[in-house]
Amino acid sequence: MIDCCIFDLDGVVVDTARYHYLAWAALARELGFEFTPVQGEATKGVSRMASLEIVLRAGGLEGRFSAAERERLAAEKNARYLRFVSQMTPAEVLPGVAAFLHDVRSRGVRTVLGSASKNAGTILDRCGLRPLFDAVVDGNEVSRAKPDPEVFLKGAAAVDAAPSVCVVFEDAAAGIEAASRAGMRSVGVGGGASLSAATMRLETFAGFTFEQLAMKIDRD
Ligand code: G16
Ligand code: MG
Repeated sequence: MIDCCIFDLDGVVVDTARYHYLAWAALARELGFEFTPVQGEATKGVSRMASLEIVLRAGGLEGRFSAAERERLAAEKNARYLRFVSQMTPAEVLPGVAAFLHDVRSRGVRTVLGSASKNAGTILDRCGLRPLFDAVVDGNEVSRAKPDPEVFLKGAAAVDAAPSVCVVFEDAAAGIEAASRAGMRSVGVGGGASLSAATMRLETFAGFTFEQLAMKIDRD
């Protein structure tokens, strides 16, 4: 049985990874080095401060900045990122996602957002998605990053659903592990090679229905 669908944000609902990357790359350039798209992959699904550490390490600058300076660098990156986010429109919602959310809700199944981002609320508002979620748990409410299950457990609790009836949609291996540690089934979204631990894989939401999900997930 499926009573609740929990969605990661970046890489599942919208593609904000390129904005995160552009903002980190601009910061790196200011610090005097290039941060490549391949290096940027490692920041996906990772919290802002942990991402900063990845960027600094790529430039050989780890351990160079005090905690206060790191906060300032992260704030600078975030200001740049928000400049991109503030221009987002509903057209940036990934194909099929809005239709799938409507389909899930029409079955009386709850929808929850579970994201590491502190900007999740702004992105949902810009993309017109807020009304399609019963609850939002994001980086402002969570202290332990994925693969810790905290974000998904809080999401399930927010709609009073037991983990066993929740399905998590994730594009990052750490998120699939978090779902499994929460006692939830998972759907690995996108082509990422590291999602083999997911209960099932989904290339795109385009054309995907709740009935197809239930058939695949509840069969096992
Ligand atoms: C997202 C992104 C990460 C980002 C993190 C924190 O996670 O994938 O790249 O570092 O949020 O974002 P912010 O700096 O906006 O708080 P998720 O969980 O939505 O995939
Ligand atoms: Mg993600």
